[in-house]
Amino acid sequence: MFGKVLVANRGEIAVRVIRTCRELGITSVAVFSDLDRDALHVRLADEAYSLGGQTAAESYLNTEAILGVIKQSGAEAVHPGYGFFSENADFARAINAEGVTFVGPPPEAIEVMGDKISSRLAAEKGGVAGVPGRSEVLTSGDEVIAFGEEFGWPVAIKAAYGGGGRGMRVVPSADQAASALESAQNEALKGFGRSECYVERYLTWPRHIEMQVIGDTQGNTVWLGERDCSCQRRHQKLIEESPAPNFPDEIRQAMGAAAVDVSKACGYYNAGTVEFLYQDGEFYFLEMNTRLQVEHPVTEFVTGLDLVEHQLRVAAGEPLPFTQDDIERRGHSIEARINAENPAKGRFLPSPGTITKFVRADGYATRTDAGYESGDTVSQYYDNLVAKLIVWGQDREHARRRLIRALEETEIEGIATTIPAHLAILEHPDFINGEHSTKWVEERLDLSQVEAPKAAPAPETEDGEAPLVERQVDVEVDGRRHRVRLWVPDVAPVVAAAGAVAQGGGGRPRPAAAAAAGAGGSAGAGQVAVPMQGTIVKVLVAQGDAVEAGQAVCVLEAMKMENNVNAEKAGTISEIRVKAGDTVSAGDIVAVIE
Ligand code: MV4
Repeated sequence: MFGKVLVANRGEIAVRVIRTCRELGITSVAVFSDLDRDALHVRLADEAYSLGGQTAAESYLNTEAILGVIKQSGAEAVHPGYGFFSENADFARAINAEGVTFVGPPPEAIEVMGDKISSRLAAEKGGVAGVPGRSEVLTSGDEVIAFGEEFGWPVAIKAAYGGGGRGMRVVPSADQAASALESAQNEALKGFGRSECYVERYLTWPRHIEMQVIGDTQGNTVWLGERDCSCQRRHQKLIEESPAPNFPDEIRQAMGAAAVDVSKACGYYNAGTVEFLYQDGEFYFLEMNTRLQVEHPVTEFVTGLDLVEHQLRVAAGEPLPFTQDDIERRGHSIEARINAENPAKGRFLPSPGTITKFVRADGYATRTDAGYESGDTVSQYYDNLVAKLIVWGQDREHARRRLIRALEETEIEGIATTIPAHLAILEHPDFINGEHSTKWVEERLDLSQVEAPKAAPAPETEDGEAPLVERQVDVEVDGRRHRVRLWVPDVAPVVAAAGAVAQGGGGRPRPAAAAAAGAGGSAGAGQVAVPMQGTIVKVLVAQGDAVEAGQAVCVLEAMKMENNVNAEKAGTISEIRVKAGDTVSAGDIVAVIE
């Protein structure tokens, strides 16, 4: 087993991996961006190294910086978590070239599964069918029409290098084929840098059921059970569970065997997930995720296995300590993904900010995997997942009631969370009966009664505390001089311990606009305010332009989502206060309409 493992991630998944490292006697190495200097994963790890930077690209996706920390720390392996480098074959190869183990599959398997056409072909090679479709790149709308005439409408056009529903178009009839192909190709090119698309029959009310597998480097692969992830909105999962409700065991067995066949067809080892669409008693291969997934704890609860432990063991070359016949699944587990989003009216607006209070649920078979504690800040630059609440019960109804109890016990203040939406889902008769599908949250669930939580306090500082500033101080340790960096409250003038006089300031100036209008203030008065903290991606109007009420004035990116900021009234733009690239706080005025 490895002596030291670097965890190339942040938040709850970094915490998750660090905990298992501790249990296995492995020294854990955390890495952190400037915003995460005091994050929970940094506090829990045995060692922590700065990557610098704020955005993901500057920090957790900075290959050079991470390679530097691997060398500096002497880590023998890297656990990538999910997201970031977890499905990046070039990164896996780069660290392998340094003699360091990537805790994941072979790079070739990442590549095969990273392209949806080649993954369809690999699954076919393993004898597993995808949704009826063509495993070829589309070159014209006529090919879409020919497919629709043969297999029936609607059809789905999908991006070969896509993900999360981006670059996917549902085509209801022949007359829309050409324009749908063009717009799918454009979106794919913009989002993924590759425009290739292919076509499949479109299933209208499928369930998303995925199968957990794990394989070792000796060629043993077992399946550990399915997860139903049909509760989604905008391709973001809200609730996952295992086993899938109303799912016959003979289908489970067949799906498990199919998932193992797909894994073997691409030479897979490590934990992995094979996704299927399930409709009318049939399942179809969708894609394979070559990493540990967010929702892995529900499988851990029903199998009693620590998936991170087994990832580390197989990465170290150990054979799996169990066979398919050894795997037992007991009871039922459900997970709620608690995101920093305001679910009021079903809108799920990002809600970054400082968590002023976080009280976790406790009790029997109740697990909270969080990346934050009270006082921590959820930054707009990263994923909006705050915590996962996972429960186990002897059956689905016990698990459902336990999760409701635990969600009600969880207290998070300072930011809005998705907890009210989870409760609405868990109490709904369709969910209770297991009758939901992938489109249920968006098309059937009524969240119009969900209220906005109490307004978040100003994000910059807690209770008038001064913001932290960097100071360099020289210290001596055993007679040896070291220059250390300190992050201290910006109160002036400060005489630091080592005698250096830090040049104080009166605290960071607040943007004038933020001071002028509170969150949500001045609506309709012609001042266009942003609803949340974020970065301006694009300004869509110019001074002097006439705008309609409801017209988009600029595009705001917050927590990986783009949102239009709209004019509240018709008129003429008299002032634009932002440009692309500016960061803004909730309530900042971006434009004025007269
Ligand atoms: C589909 C589909 C229906 N038919 N493919 C959306 C994201 C991408 N990973 C696959 N997706 C879908 N592919 C065919 N042929 C419906 C979806 C889909 C979906 C799938 C899984 C979970 C949630 C979803 C929500 C909307 C659409």
